[in-house]
Amino acid sequence: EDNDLIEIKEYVDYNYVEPNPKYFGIAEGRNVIVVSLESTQNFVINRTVNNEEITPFLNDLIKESYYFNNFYHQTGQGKTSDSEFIVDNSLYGLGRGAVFFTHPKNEFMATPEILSNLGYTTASLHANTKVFWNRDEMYHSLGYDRFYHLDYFDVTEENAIGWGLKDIHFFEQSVRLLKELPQPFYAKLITLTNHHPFVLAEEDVFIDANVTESETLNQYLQTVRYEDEALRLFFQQLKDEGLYDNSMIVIYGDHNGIIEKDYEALSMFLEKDYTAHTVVEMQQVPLIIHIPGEEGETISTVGGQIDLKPTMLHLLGIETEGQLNFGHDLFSENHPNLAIFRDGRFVTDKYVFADNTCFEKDSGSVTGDANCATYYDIVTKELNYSDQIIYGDLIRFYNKDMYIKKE
Ligand code: GP9
Ligand code: MN
Repeated sequence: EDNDLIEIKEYVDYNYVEPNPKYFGIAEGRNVIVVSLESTQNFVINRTVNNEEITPFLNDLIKESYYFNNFYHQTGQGKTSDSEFIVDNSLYGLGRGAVFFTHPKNEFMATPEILSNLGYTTASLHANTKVFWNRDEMYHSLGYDRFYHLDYFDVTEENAIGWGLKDIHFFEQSVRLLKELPQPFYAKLITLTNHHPFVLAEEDVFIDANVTESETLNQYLQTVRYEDEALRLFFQQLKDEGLYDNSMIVIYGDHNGIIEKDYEALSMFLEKDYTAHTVVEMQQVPLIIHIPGEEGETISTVGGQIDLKPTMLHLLGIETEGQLNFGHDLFSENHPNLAIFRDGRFVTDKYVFADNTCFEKDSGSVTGDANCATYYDIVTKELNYSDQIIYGDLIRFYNKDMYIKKE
């Protein structure tokens, strides 16, 4: 054993929160389909341009899903790969670089490995080269049994744009691959079309979004609209292929797509002042958990990608007590309502700390530092502990038998 690990384990165990019995196990035995939406921010949900919805399908879907409207990405320089890392491990990414490149040989205890040990087939599907973000190497450490990368997809001049295979075709070909997977499976699908510089073929433009002074933002609204259409077709195909009813579908945005040079234009579009508080709000990404047969509800708990691992495992009826997770089940009555960004900014149910300033969360007005100061220790501690685990490869000292609770 390692002394650092013992201290960290104590901290994590102490901060564990019980699952909510109302939700624990409601998706037991189902397939898990995780959809990582490229650069998709939460502001597009329920918003219109020229009286047209940007995300008509998602706007309907959230009415029959658990929709988290206070959910943040927590990524750093590792972008998509950071979001994958955070979601699968409930650990933070690194302050510099991408864990996928810096520590792919570490020992982890990620969701796919846990589920693989419990009899699930685990797969990641993404139509890019397997070496991008070092996924092929890292996926072994995360417990993915299969990686369907570029070589498994049929990419032509007609069905590709920008970064590669268009989302509609990606989903269509992915459903064919999913059909062949032994069930239950845990499959992660990573979209691509809504990636900077947000280009579309003319036939894929479904919305007139020439509404802001930023060309990038205008195009972004259109590529998000296209992505929404791709999701609509994807759900239809899941139903057609009999993969819908026995699955839980988890959809989240990987990170922001609008970056600093367009923050001001986005603030104007959102009719907000361009402040550090507004910029934090822009880091909200959608989280939609769709369990066919369950009614769903909108949940305003403040959380982040780090919370997904315990949240999903509890829905599947798998205990997480004793695991090294920095996140908390979003359905738990005792969720701490805290989202910590990699750079030390944070959001609570009442306050936002950014640019060394404490803001009231709802009004955006500056408030006394003391309101935020109570969180400084927790924020620093969590980020440091997570870094220690990664830099020291501490999970190799962990007794994995205790980690996976078999019934
Ligand atoms: C590349 C895709 C996009 O495979 O995941 O990566 P990003 O640039 O968003 O990190
Ligand atoms: Mn990305």
